[in-house]
Amino acid sequence: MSADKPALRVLLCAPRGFCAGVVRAIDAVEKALALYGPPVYVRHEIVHNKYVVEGLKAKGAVFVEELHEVPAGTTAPVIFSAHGVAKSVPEDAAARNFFAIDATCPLVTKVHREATVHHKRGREVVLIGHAGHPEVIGTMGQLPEGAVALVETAAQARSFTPRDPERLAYTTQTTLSIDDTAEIVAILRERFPAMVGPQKEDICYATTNRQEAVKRVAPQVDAMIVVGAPNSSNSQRLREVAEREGCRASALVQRAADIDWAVFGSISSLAITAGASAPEVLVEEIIDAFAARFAVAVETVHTAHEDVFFPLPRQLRTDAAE
Ligand code: 0CH
Ligand code: SF4
Repeated sequence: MSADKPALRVLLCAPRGFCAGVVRAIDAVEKALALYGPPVYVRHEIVHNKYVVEGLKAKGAVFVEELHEVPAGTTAPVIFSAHGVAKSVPEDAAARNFFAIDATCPLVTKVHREATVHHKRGREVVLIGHAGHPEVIGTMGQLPEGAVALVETAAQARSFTPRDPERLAYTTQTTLSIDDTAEIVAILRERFPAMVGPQKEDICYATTNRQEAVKRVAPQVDAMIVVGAPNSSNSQRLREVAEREGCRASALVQRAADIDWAVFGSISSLAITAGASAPEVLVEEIIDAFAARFAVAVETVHTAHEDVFFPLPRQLRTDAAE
């Protein structure tokens, strides 16, 4: 059979897919379901992946966007997603007497703390990130209205006017483009030399490693598939990197059914990666779809080793031990 199929060299990026924060957040929902039974309420998609969300729904998780959608008086856990929440959310949960469990990634919480410390020291905080993204809403929501200025682009970094250039700090979303962010930080640093902030930025290890893997592999292939959701910031950035590195075709796909065969049916080399919220089973589904049309030879390209692990949120560790 495979003699009839055209050859396709497939380079699998490694690392790809789930990061430590995503594993922890999904495990938190699973653990809460096991400890307390359904329903377990989850505020916002626990991570930006429909397959993950549907799988948890089938086990008894109920997803809401805001706390007012959770029935009053429930004793069921209410879990906050990996992306983090504004300070007002746990306050609101406490006012409603909810049993809240915070599955915010510790690396996002670290950014929340940085912003809080800068504010306490009297600095205006510039947050580099994408407007409307839940992580940005959560980080901005750590401080009072007006204390954080959002900068999305290099052009905005050039035109931004701080209240006092001598008392300025910056933080970033964790899932940004490494290159775009470096450019924005450089512009701000040049304009405001007294600005304080992290050594480079707050982009996390997983975002960094996945983008570096794509950079390494993209110049070697005709096309790149990024497995991930359209609302996943880190996944979108991977597709952008592939495009910028000169891949003839690059697509963000959620499932094999999304592959545009008019584009991907006539290539001779392909790279595959997955965003931090995309499960490996979906990568396998994509490889199978290509294997049905091509004689595929799969090679893994390792560009970094990851061994980061975050323990479950405290409440789940304590209750699990009892
Ligand atoms: O990349 P974003 O932040 O849109 O989120 P995701 O796709 O759910 O991936 C996990 C990251 C969560 C927070 O950093
Ligand atoms: Fe945490 Fe980074 Fe994963 Fe976001 S992408 S959950 S910051 S490890």
